[in-house]
Amino acid sequence: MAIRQILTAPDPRLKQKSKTVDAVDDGLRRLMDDMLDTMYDAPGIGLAAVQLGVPKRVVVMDVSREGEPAAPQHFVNPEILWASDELATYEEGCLSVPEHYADVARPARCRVRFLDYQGEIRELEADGLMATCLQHEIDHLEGVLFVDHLSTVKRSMILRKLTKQKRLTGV
Ligand code: GNR
Ligand code: NI
Repeated sequence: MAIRQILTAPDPRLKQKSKTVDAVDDGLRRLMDDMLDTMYDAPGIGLAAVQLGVPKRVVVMDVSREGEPAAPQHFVNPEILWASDELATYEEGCLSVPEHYADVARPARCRVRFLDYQGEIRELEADGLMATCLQHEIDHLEGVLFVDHLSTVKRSMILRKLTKQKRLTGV
């Protein structure tokens, strides 16, 4: 169990397309454990492996509410099987786009197929924050950030501020 460093935009490693995982083994489970440690420490409600610089199709998530028991979830090779025509708008943030938030409209519900922590195939239908978060994470696997859903003007402004911030802090 370890907390790892989260990459922040603009970083070319966040734009790479993550590779399909061919086996859920102890090494992959160690990566997922580290991802959850890092996500809870941040804190965030989801994390894709590529945010730690590991371009594998692996996502962890916990959308339980404060005061509820922790509910960590693992998604290996997640695929969207179906998405609703109806959209829902959430104010999104991203651990790789620190301190910037913006409304993004996405399908309100989606059905996903994935492998779980044990490598068992599963399907799940999500709505609400879970549906938004799953789509946000699956975007990461394609090298897409929530700012890519914004207008060019808004995206450029956020990326310019992040670049400036990096120059100041030297990270
Ligand atoms: O912690 C996070 N919160 C969040 C809020 C609204 C929509 C998506 C998210 S995901 C984000 C963590 C993150 O960057 N995952 O990739
Ligand atoms: Ni993110």
